[in-house]
Amino acid sequence: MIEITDELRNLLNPDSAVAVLTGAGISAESGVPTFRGEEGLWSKFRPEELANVDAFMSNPDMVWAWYQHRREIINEVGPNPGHHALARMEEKIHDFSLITQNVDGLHRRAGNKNVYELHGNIQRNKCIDCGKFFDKLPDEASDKVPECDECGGKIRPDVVWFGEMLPQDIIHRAFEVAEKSALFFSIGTSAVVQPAASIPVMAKQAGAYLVEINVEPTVITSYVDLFLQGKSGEILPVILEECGLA
Ligand code: BJW
Ligand code: ZN
Repeated sequence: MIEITDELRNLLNPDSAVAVLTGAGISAESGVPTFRGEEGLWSKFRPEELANVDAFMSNPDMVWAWYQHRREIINEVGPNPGHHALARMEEKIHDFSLITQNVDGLHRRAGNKNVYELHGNIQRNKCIDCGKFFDKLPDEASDKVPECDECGGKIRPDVVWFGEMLPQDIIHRAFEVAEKSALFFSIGTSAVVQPAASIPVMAKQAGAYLVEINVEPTVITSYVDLFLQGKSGEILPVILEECGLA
């Protein structure tokens, strides 16, 4: 049984400013592993071992192979009912912004257009030396790290690793939409990675009604206005239905 409060019902309407932050949990029901937790991508590795530039420089082929493996998973799956519900929200709500930490591109595949990808996109690649972007790789399937055809530098996925700055224009826009939102959802994120984790907090401080959807409580659960426990792919369609936006 999902508890839809009056505040949520009143605020989720076509004329409200609504913003959402998603994390790996929203893609879990599509079959994309999350990072943390028992089933997480990092249950066997510490995050720092793979998602930072030093790991890439000291063992580029291993890190590259890990990303190739994840791309294969992502290419084989599709958006789930949680992604589709957020695409529907964007259709219905005039001022709707979707901020995501996910690099899997599933929100755009579901139809969302106003998407802020804080941590990049796993399908894009760039040269570590000259910065050239590569949409197409010489050998898409190779497990060995490719080299740039301009300068010979190593090619890396265009994602944000620990210790790296987030794209500044995107994080600034994300802070702006959070601050002007009347309703903010934090969905499927453990809310431990900064600066993304501060966005829901900032939204509430600026006056938004803050709703969290997660299968388990997180570090922000005691702070939010409404915690809805369960799978996002099950809860979001019910919210749409109950609020007359389905
Ligand atoms: C479901 C579900 C279902 C499951 N339905 N829910 C301030 C204080 C302390 C440290 C820092 C700080 N500021 C910066 C830092 C350092 C660092 C940081 O935050 N460290 C903390 C971990 C301590 N941050 C950075 O380095 C960032 N850069 C930065 O701040 O630059 C400035 C700077 C530089 C140098 C020094 C200081 C400042 C960059 C962070 C980049 C994060 N990158 C990654 C990898 C991306 C590439 C890749 O994909 O490989 O991004 S890490 C990884 O974590 C990935 C994710 O986007 C991110 C967040 O994870 P997420 O999405 O929350 O996933 P999980 O697995 O943690 O959680 C899933 C949740 O879903 C769980 O809660 C489940 O319960 C739930 N769930 N199924 C609903 N069906
Ligand atoms: Zn180059």
